[in-house]
Amino acid sequence: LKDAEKRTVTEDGRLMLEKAEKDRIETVWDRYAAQTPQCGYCEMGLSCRICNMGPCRIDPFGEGPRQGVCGADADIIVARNLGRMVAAGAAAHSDHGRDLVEVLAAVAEGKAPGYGIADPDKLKRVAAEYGIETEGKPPHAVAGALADAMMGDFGSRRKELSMVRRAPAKRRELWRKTGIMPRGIDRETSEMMHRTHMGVDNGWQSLLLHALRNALSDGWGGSMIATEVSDILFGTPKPSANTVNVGVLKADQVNIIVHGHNPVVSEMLLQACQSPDIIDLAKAKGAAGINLAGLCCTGNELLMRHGIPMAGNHLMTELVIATGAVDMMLVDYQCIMPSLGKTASCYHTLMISTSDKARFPGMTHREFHPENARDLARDLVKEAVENFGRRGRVYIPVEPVPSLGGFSVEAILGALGGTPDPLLDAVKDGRIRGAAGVVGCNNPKIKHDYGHITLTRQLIENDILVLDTGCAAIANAKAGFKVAEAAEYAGPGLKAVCSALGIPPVLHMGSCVDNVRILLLASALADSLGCDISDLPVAGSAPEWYSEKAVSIGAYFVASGVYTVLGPMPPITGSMNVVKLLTEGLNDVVGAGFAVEPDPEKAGILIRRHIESKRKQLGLDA
Ligand code: NFS
Ligand code: SF4
Repeated sequence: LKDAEKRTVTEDGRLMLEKAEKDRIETVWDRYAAQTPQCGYCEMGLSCRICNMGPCRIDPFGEGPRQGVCGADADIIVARNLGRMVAAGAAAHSDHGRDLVEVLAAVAEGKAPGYGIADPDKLKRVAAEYGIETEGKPPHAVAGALADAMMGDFGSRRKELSMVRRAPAKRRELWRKTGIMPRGIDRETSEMMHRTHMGVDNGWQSLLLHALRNALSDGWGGSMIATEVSDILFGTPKPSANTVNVGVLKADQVNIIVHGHNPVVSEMLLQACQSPDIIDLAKAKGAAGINLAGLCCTGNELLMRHGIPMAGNHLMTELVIATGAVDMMLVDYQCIMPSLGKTASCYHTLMISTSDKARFPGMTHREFHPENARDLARDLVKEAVENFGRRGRVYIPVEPVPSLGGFSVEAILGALGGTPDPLLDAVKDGRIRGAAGVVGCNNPKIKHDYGHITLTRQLIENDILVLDTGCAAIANAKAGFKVAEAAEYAGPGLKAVCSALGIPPVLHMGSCVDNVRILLLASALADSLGCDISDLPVAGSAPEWYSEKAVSIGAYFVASGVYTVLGPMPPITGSMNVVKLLTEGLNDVVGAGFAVEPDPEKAGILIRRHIESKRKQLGLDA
């Protein structure tokens, strides 16, 4: 009982942890406890397994070895390890983006039954940015040309990625000057793997600069392509109501959960769940209907575009199964704990893996491709319906919380009347002090959701508009920050603005690839003010991050000029040179840097101080 309260601040999390304990289900927190104390060398980034003369480790106290077998010192080893984290994160986002481009190409060829172009206007707009003639061309032809042009961004044919043109001119000039302009998406990741091979780049500064370029190839490349093509295929999000937490599961309905990141699978599931013949089948089996809900970022994709309910974030994924109410869970890739199959074996839940590149123990593999997706989704939903009758006792201990999602940049500008000016005016006259992104994961090193909720509450109380994505966005939704009435929690200025516009003080901007929406909004604000992103009173944060993707996101935020505060410490403390460059030196290079602060109350103070100093520099409170 006590343990549960130490592990999470959420009510559904606490109650489900107690249930899991009764059911003797091992969770991520138990496994974390079993791993502690974790290796001190690895925590500091001082161990290296890059080549087979190793593994090597550096003694941080100066008594043991100061160099690996090859001669690499602490600075080199720490920088190389961090560079590889960025490469893995950028690769994950960008490969996800590529999968969407492949679906776009398949749609163009008429080889993707069930998929289509949901936002032809956005297709035209983006195609025009790529220099593609759109006049008089049918959408499918434009889609084919766009898919082809985007594939070009992945390779080595460009000097600059296509969508960096969306960044303020000053920022692009800075990227060119410092040699971190991203050229090709795969190229930068591949080059990072090359540079970090034994005997290549042994300059810790040049390694870190390339890490920024690699991250920019994610933010202004792979992730941006993922978001834009998802909007084109499935619709650009508009504000819509949804519900969140474990209470979105329905005792009397067939519950199907989608978990992972890629909307290619989950969108087809949604279509199948809505088809009348399958709903009739469910009713014939004694269910009141079919309830599709999401987990993690694939859930965010559905929530943003269709108002589909959200069962929970990263640390809730095992506990959702422990309700006994999930008839089927489908996963695609990323952030899916390999423990889930084992958890599900204690209940009736059918576990389905769907991606050719992601297998999991204890799951049945049913591979989705654009050609078979529609039919396979229908088959699987029917199997979930059949499984409804095999349920044991279910435990759904809470009522869901209402929330508002769907704040794409297009939707935000739409709510403002087409231009960012009303928002800028509120920032200029001080009603809104600034804006902060609260993004990223959960991590058992931080009490579940405590970092996100505590930081967000402090920011809105102090008239800072919060833009959130990913697991942070789910945490804030569960906390009730995303209904219009939540303006009550905000300071007087932000409250007045939110009340006038009828929006919450915390805007859900999507999944983790949708962090690019925050970049684009910041760019729009900077362009309106005629300044760079680094001049704006804005900040980023990842209070509970765990994944390599989050490292890439943090790095592209900073490289784009956004001061970013991390919660958990990354494995870099073995090199004070690296720490100093990331927290101080980068200010002179890209006009922004990192801070690390695990206590969200203190992180909030850092962000407020930063925002106030930027306001002063802009002369806003003169
Ligand atoms: Ni992004 Fe983190 Fe994962 Fe999404 Fe959640 S854990 S890096 S927030 S689901 S990707
Ligand atoms: Fe050791 Fe150098 Fe090989 Fe790393 S690259 S394992 S430090 S010898």
